[in-house]
Amino acid sequence: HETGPTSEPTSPLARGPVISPPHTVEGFVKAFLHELNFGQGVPLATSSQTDQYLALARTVRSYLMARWLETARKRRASQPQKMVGYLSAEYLLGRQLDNALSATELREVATDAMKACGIDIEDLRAQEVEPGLGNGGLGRLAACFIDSLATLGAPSIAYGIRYEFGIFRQTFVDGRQVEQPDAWLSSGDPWGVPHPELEVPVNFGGHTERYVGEDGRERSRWVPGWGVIGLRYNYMVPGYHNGVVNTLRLWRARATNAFDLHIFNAGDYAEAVRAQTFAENISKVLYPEDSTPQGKELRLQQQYFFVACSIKDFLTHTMPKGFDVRELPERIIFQLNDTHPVIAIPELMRILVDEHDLEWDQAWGITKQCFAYTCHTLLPEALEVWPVSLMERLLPRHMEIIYRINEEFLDDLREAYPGDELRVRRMSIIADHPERSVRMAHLATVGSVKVNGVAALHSQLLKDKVLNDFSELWPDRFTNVTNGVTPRRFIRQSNPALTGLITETIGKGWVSDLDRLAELQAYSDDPEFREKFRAVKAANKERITDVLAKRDGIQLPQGHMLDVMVKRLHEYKRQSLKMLHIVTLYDRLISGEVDPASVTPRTVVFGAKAAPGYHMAKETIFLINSIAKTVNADPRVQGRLFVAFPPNYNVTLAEKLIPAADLSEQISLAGKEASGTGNMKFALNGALTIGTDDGANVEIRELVGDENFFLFGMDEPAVAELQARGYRPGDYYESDANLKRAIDLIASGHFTDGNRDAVSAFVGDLLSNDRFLALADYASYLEAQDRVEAAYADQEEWSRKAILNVARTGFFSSDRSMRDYIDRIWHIKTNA
Ligand code: B1H
Repeated sequence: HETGPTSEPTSPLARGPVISPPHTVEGFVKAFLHELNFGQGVPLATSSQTDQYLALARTVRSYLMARWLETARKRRASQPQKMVGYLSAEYLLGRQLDNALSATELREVATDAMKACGIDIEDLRAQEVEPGLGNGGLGRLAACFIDSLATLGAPSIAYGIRYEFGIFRQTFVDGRQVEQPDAWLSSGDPWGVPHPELEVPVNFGGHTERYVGEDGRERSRWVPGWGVIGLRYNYMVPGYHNGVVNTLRLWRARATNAFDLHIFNAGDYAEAVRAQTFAENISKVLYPEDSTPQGKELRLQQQYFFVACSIKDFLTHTMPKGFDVRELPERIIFQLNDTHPVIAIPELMRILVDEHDLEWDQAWGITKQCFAYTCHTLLPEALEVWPVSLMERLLPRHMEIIYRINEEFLDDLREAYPGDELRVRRMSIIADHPERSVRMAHLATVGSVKVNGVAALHSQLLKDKVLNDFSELWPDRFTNVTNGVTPRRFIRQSNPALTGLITETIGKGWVSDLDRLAELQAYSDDPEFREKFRAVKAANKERITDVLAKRDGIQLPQGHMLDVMVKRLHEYKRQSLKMLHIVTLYDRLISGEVDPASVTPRTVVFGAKAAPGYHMAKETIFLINSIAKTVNADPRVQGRLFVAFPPNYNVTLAEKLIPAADLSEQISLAGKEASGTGNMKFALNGALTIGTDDGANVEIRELVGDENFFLFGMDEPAVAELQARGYRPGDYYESDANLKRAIDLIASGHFTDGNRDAVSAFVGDLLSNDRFLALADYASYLEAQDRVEAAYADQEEWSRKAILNVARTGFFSSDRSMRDYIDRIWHIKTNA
């Protein structure tokens, strides 16, 4: 806890509020040179671009820091107040500089200040390596949410892990994905504020002991086997134009001295150093799995590590000294971003029972009120489970606590459903097969006030399928909060041209009140506005053309429809279906079946990383690259069809690519994509969606209207029915001539220099397995793509549709998502 000065300060400077550097060019120049000279230790004359970027970032950070301190002061003054603690293993932040400049209205000042120093701020902007501390949608969602929480002035703190290596850098070697480490910290971390002096010890392993306490009660005590230290790093999260700056607190693992000393004393220096490395491994690297968790021990260590640090930190640093833990539910609600932080539930129980000496029932009554759980999936293989054997070894006391939670839960169930032992077993937190393990989604559901899905359809399917037994038992516990995206990053920052057009048309204010985009509807029929809207798209296409030329040496042809599919590579997302479409378009052209002049020129852009151990996904990447190479080199399709697959799709590229897109590909098998958030970004930037009835697509279509959305494919009930009947992909291959031709062309080795072996695994799987029914939706997809072409041919109509997509999707602001969480789940008061 803060102590402050030991005597009353005599300097007036030391007594007043924190003084921010002035918001003037001179003030900024001064602060910048100070950072450069005394922070970085170089004079301007010999400074490198890295020096300049670091000094610039730290300068901007000092402006943020002044507001951060002021936000904290106000929060302290308005205690007691309920807060949100957002617990997430991932934050896919994207670059910080631009966002910080625009939130604090420093962009012009900073640009001019750099100019005054003879520096082009654009050059420095390009220096920033984005913190890629997340895999995809789930991590990016957390980043959007904290942006909105700050913009709403919600009392909140976000907790996570400061991975030394974020999501890998993807490269292609002969068309195959090769992963490189993402050393995002290698030239410093100007945005992070470390507090190495505030150590949080975290224990692991060992065993538990029974003992009788002074009051005669029997208790359990954890005797840990080893431990590490959590080091705190604060990152500032600025609200938009509201003076609020919130905290993202990321933890880094370090070895304990005691641990080392023990080994040093044993005389084994090398072993001590090895132990250090072992401890520090915990925050070393982000697991690159999206949607399919791997049951690796280190992953469980990561989860417990950050959760234990966060709860401890909240109780000892955010709560006042002497705070009564029985009041916790009035002071905090921890939001669990998927099951990754769910070990927090037994951890809080352990703290209350073992450290604060509360009775079990009282502790459980408190704990249950302090958590809410967001589920992000429907795929059964994505539901996290941990083997009991591992849990017992790594967290023996927590395993004991989980057993007891489960025992009492099962007792209640047997009372509620006498004789229904099957149901009891289905709902148990402990699974018996194929291996005794802890079902984290069940633990989360039992230990939370609310459980939410991330889009209307997803929340419905959660209730009806994945967690059906639980929703029957506790119908009121289940709710929906449809995902959203921050308009600050994904319109204002990424699409300045559209931002300018919107502001000149409907005025300011929409950036933090996105429903106001509805005022654009009236302009969808205005020829002049349409013209300007098309000019925006054209400018954004020019911009991405430059970016891809510089970044990857890709020469995008001009004047094409830009058709974009960017998301993690996963079979359920069906990049394979998009490939079949491309092959069909190509085949039509080279076979002379269509007159090239009658075809809408189209450029398809892919962006996708595959989990390094996901074989089929990596084969798909190879095939996309093979098709791109063949198609782009074939003179017969020149000027009509082009395929680009820039490597290492990330937030930075998304910001340039999405605003340029005409067509957004959202083609997952219905019932598999929980929400999707890229789909929202595209619609908000004026792309039309071709998509299935899945995730948030459903809500996008409802809002923009059927006539402004290209729907295709089976809906979820149809999928379930077909699967129940028995799906046979071969039947579709045999009966659809187009499909057969596309698959045969791939199988022939046409795209792989005649090498059939290189494609046989992929083709074999499609024909005999096709788990996500790509072949069943192919015909419908093709037909929908033909509708797209026809619509695109009428540019006036297309513009109208695109404008209406922008005007009608303000709902997808993450500000709205956060308000929904506040109203339905958290019940906190906003404004700093
Ligand atoms: C989503 C994940 C995910 N769902 C496990 N599940 C992970 C699961 O490292 N892991 O083990 C990482 C990520 N990610 C995505 O969440 C959904 O697929 C999207 O549909 C959704 O839009 C997004 C945000 O809710």
